[in-house]
Amino acid sequence: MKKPVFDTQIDFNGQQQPATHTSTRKWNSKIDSSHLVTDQQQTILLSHRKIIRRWNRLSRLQRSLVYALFLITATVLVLFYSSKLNAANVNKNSDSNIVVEPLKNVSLVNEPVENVVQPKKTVVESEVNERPVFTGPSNARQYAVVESFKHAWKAYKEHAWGHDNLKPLSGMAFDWFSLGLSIVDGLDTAYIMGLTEEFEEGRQWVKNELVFTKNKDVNFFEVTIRVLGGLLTNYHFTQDEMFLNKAKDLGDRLMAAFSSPSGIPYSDVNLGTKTAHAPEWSHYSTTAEVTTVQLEFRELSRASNDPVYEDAAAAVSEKIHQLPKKHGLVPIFINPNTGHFLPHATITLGARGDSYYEYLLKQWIQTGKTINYLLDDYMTAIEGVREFLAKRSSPNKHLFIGELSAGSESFNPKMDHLTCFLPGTLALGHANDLPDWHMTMAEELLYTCYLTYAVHPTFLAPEITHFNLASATNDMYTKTADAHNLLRPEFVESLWYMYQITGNTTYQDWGWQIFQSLEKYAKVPNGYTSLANVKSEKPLQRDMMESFFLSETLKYLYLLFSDDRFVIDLNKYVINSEAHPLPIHKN
Ligand code: DMJ
Repeated sequence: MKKPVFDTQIDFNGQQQPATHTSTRKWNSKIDSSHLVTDQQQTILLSHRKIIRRWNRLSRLQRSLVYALFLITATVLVLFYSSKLNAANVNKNSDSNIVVEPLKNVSLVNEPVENVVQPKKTVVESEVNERPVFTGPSNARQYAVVESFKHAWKAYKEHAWGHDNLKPLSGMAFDWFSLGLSIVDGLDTAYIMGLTEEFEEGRQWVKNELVFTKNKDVNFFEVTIRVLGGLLTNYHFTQDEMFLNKAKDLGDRLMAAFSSPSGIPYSDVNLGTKTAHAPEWSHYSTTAEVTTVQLEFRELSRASNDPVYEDAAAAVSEKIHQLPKKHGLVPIFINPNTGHFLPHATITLGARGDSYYEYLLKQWIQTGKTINYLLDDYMTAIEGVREFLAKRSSPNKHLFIGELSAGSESFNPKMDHLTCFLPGTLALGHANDLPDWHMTMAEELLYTCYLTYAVHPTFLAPEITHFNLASATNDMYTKTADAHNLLRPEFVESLWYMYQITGNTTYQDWGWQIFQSLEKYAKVPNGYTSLANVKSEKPLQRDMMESFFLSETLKYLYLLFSDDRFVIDLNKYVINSEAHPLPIHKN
């Protein structure tokens, strides 16, 4: 029988060599004269020889049996380990399905590979894990709001896709800034509602069509809260870098607004030429506008890891903090050249003043309550509101917030619908440990806002309500010139804050009344329309669906009707002035 080759190569005289400490190395000339062999190696070689000798003594049949046994064992082992590997892969896949499919459609959160770039490993990383999961509507009221959104979106898609607003009566498009406002503004509402198809077609439009290169003036504030805010929220929700890249491009262009001598932004920016200027009709910027961009610019800095945006916007707040004020209350115009307020301008929590107060509190919250002057200015201002602007109507003593005209000389008992944001902001402050009287004021003011709806046959509020200070009959009245309704969100916004903070379902019922009125009077075959006169049982329709109806009004109604109050948790999110949630940071 021919010996196996390896048997001839190892000739160790057939004897086991004793291992001694003195001879740990042995010279083995027959193997390879260049190697030293240790005792241990020698022992191994000896046992190998034994095995080989035994193997040689086996018959052909015996060897075949050993081969067969070896083959069977190897096959069994291979099968065993491959089945284990498969099971591990199946588990891995099903885990990721659970995580990425909260909206019954993976594409919402798990974007096609080409669009998903690894999230930045900086500020965003910790927030990726905290991205909210939206599970869609859970009760009849929420389903009804989702249907409204779908109705509005479909009509906009058919008649005005890519334009700013839909004119729902004429079925025409309306452009203000030519930035597809309704898409960018409404997109995160679609996401929150779990509307996969609508979200995806909007996302595709943003990706392929939204450009900021047009040689056209836009309003700095409006584009910041609607477009920049919308892009940042969608980026936060999806981690799709496309949204962040668009936000950075837009942010870089909007930065031109800060190029004034004082750093107070100009009101108008040409995105294409990256230049900015005051409006044609005035040298002044609006106070609320220049102080309602800080949440967005700060979030852009945090998401992109570039402080330049936050620095420019925060400098505006700091500058305004230094200016003298009437117990924290600010005139509604400010000069970007001098950096000073227009001395005798109106003081109001309505148009042009409102969100200055809102962003004091929200910036403080956004930065983890670390910037004290923001809280100080907010507290002082709310005391100023109580002292100078809050009055009671006659005869029923309803609390309302009026205005100071002509440099504080005269009190004007009128309240814009816009002012109905205040109960929500006050409740948010109270939820963040501000005094109890803030909450009392919020509750009372919210009820007055409710009445501005309830007193009209349409159960809809006018743009402006006037209050009587000495009447025996009517606490409030509506001038025909102020009787229009633009489908504004402020009241339902405050209802949602109050519902989340208190859990009181009465606020849901109030919201449902208003939703039903919108369905009755504002819904038309092609969307929802603003109304000319809420005092009329058959109000004339105005032919405009503003983007904030999609972004704010329907979003707040949907959230308000949720059985889960914390779908957007106010401990984790601060909501910008256009209802785009942004994450709260630690500082
Ligand atoms: C929205 O565009 C914003 O809320 C803004 O701050 C003022 N109000 C409109 C909607 O009414």
